[in-house]
Amino acid sequence: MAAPALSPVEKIKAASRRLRGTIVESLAESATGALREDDQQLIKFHGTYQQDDRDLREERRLAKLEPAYSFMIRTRLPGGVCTPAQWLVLDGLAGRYGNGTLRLTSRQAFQLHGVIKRELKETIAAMNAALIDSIAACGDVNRNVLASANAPESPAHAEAQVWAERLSEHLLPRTRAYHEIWLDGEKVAGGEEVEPIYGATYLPRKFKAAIAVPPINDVDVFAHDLGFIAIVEDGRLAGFNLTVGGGLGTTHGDAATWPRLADLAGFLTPEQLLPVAEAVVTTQRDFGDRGERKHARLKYTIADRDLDWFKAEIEHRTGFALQAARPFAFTSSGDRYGWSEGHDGRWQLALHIESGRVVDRGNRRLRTGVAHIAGIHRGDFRLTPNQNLIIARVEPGDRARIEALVETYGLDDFRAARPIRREALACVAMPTCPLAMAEAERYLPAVTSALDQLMEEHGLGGEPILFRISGCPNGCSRPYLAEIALVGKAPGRYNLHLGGDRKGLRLNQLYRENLDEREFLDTLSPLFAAWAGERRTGEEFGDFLHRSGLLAATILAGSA
Ligand code: SRM
Ligand code: SF4
Repeated sequence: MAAPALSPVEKIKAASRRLRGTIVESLAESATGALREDDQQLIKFHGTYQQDDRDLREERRLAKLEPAYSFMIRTRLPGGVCTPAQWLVLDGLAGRYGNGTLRLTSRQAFQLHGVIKRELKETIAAMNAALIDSIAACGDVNRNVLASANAPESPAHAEAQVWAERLSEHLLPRTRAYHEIWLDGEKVAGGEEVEPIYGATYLPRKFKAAIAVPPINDVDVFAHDLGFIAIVEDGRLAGFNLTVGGGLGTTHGDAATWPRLADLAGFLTPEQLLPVAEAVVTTQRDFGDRGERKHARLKYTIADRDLDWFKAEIEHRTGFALQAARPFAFTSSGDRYGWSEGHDGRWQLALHIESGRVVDRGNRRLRTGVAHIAGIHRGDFRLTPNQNLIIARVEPGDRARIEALVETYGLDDFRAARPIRREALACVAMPTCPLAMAEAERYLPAVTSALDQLMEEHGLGGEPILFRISGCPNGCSRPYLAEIALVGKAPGRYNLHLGGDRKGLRLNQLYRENLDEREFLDTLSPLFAAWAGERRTGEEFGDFLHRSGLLAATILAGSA
C-alpha cells in the first residue's frame, strides 16, 4: 500500500535543513515586507509569525500597495517568569520596534506585535541579549511550558516551576538554526544536526504542555497535549498525575474536529517526568497524522486508538509502568487577585490586565506603570495563563511603594472591575490575527459591559461567571472551558457555547449558532432569569445549566 500523502508543511520541514530554509535570503529582500512563502512556515519555529494589519488591507489594496506586513514575536518563558530587567528590555523593544504594547498571552508568554522585517533580527537579538529567546515558541514542537502562577511562594509551586523549566529545555529542538540566523552564531557544517527527540521533520503539529498545582487549575491542564498535576503529600511533592490528549482547536462545520479534554493516564514520580514526556512526544512523532493537519494533534492520535494503547506505548518506551492516578481537587481556574503573603514572608500582588494588553490608554497607563514598578522591584514578575500579571516575591518594605504606583497608573482595576470582566479571557483576533473571523480583544470591554448589564437586570450583578471570547474556532482564549463563550463566526456574529465550569474540568456545548449581540443577549436572558430564580445556594451558572436539564450532561475531566 502506498504511504499516505504528506501535508505541504511536512515537505517544507523536510527540505528546510533543520529549520533554516531560505530565511536569511528572505530577510535580505528589501523590495517586500514579506518573507518567501516556505520561510513564513519556518519562522514559526523561531517564535515569529508574519502578519499584516487587517484594518489597512482594503485601503492598501485600493492604493495598489502590498499589505502592511509586520511580524509578531512570541517569547519562550516557562511558567511565565521574568525579571524586572527583562521586563524593561521587552518594554523598550515594544516601544522602539513594536506597536507600543506588550501582549501577555494565555500561555504565559509575551508577544510583541508590529515589528517590520528589516528590524526583526535586531529585535530578536536584543531579546536574547536579555536572556529571553523565542525558540520553539511556535511551530510543530513543544511550545512554552505552563506552570501554575498563583501562590508562587509555596514550595510546591517553586518545584513546579523548576520542572517547567527542565521540561522546556529537554524538549527544545537541537538545531542551531535560530542562533545562526538571528544571533550570527557560527554555522554548523552541513547544517544537518541530529534531532534526537524530534527527528528531521519535527512533530506532525503543535504540542503543548502544562504543570498544574492544585487547588488552582489556572493552566487549564486538561486543555493540553501533555499535563502534569502536582501531587503534594505530607508537605512534599510526591509526583504528578499525568494527563494526555487535550486540545481545543476546531473548524466550524467540520465534524471531524472537536475540542477534547485530556485523559488522566496515571501517576509518576518527579524523576520520571522527563522520560515520560519524551515518550509522549516521540509516540506522537511516530503515530501522529502527517497528512491532514486538522487531524494531527495528539488528541486525535489517542482518540483514533485508545488510552490503553497509548499508555502501553509510553510504558514500552520508558521501560516502567505508570502508577494509578492519585486523588486531587481543583477549586478554580482563575487568578487570586490582590496581595497575598508567601511562606517565606515575601508578598505577591496579582493584577488584572484586560486581555493581557499592556498599553497606555487614557488614565490607565499600564505600560508606563509596570515599567516604573520594574524599576524598583527586587523580586520577579509572573505572567499568568489568564493573561494577567503577578508582581511576585515583593519584599515587605517595598509593598507601599509598589501599591502607590499601582494606584497612580490605574493598575488597580482588579479592585473595581466587575467579576465578569475581571475573569474574562479574549484572544487577540483583529487586526493582527490572520485567522480571525470576528473581533475578540477589542470587543471585550463592550461585550462584558452588555453581559454585566443583563445580569444586573436579573438581579445577578456582581456574581462571578466565567466568560471567554475568541475570534474564530481555534480557541486561543480556551473558550470551550468557559461557562459562557462566544466563538467568532463572521464580523459581529458568534456561536454561543454554554455550560463549562470554573475549574477547567468540563467542556461547554454549542448552544446557538451565528448570533449577533442582540440575539445572544436575548438567548441568555431567560437562562439568567432561570438561574436567578431556581439556583441552589452558591450554584454557579454552568453547574445550574446542567442540573436544571437546560443542557445535557457531559463528562467531567478526571471522572472516568
Ligand atoms: Fe493560538 C493560531 C494567538 C493560545 C489554538 N494563535 C494562533 C495564531 C498564531 C494565528 C496564526 O496561526 O496565524 C494567533 C496569533 C494572533 C496574534 O495576532 O497575536 C494565536 N494563541 C494565540 C494567543 C496569543 C492568544 C491570546 O490572546 O493570548 C495565545 C498564545 C499562546 C502562547 O504564548 O504560546 C494562543 N492557541 C492558544 C490556545 C490556548 C492554550 O494553548 O492554552 C489554543 C487552544 C489550545 C489548543 O492548542 O488546542 C490555541 N492557535 C490555536 C490554533 C488551533 C490549534 C488546533 O489544534 O486546531 C491555531 C491555528 C492553528 O494552529 O492552525 C492558533
Ligand atoms: Fe486568531 Fe482564532 Fe486564535 Fe483568536 S482564536 S487569536 S482569532 S486564531
